[in-house]
Amino acid sequence: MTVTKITFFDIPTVLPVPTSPNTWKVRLALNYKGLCYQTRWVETTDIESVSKSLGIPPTGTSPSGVPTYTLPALIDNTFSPPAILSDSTPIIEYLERRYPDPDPTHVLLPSGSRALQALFEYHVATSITAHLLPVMVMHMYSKKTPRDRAHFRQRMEAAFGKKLEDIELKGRDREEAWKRIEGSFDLLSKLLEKNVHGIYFMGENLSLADCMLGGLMLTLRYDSPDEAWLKVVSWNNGRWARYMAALEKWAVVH
Ligand SMILES: N[C@@H](CCC(=O)N[C@@H](CS)C(=O)NCC(=O)O)C(=O)O
Repeated sequence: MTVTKITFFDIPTVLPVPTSPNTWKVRLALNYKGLCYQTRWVETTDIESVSKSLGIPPTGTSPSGVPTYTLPALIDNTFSPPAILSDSTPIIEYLERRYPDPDPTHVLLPSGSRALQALFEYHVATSITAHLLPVMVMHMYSKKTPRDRAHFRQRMEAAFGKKLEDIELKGRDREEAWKRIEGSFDLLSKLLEKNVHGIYFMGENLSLADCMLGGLMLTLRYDSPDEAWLKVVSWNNGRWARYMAALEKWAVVH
């Protein structure tokens, strides 16, 4: 394990593990790279104030032009001045730059693959992540800390103009939404079959794409073990259970 002074900012839940896809994406990368880091847990309610107090940059702007703050974030005090970063992909790019693996096959962003990795991320975000809220909202809510539950309910109800419980699809609409999500996993599975060797998107070596999809899968597994995860592992002849098993050694919380 490489000794560093890295603080990684993640969101706590009522479980012993986090459930945020973007923080899992970076955690998988940190663990894969064998970096030593400590986690600072920040409830969603406090992300903005903690980020501002530490000089962590915003990751977006609200429609009214106000800067918005998200996790993951990372502060690396190994060097002077410290690196202070937010946004999952730039954090992973930084880690790759600062801590290249001596083994040239252990590269999360192989040279020349950034556009394809970005295209993959865009595809998963628009074909899977964007469709999850109406089937996951109550699962997500139930795993949040009590403070974050209140914050989540208030923001979601303001955004959708209805009660949290009514954002969630039920009955036939719910099954149809799951079918669409299954279709997106089917496509990924078909594409993975094109690789002759290896279980990952770039074959035998983990890449950013796997950190992203792996992070999303960990969210499904921990937020919704008895619905989402049961479905995912039943799809594509168990491909996703095998895929997750391959990532398991890096899916740990330090
Ligand atoms: N582009 C950012 C997005 C990060 C993001 O959306 N993080 C969520 C948790 S997975 C968050 O911090 N949400 C805080 C909030 O909704 O206030 C990244 O890739 O890191």
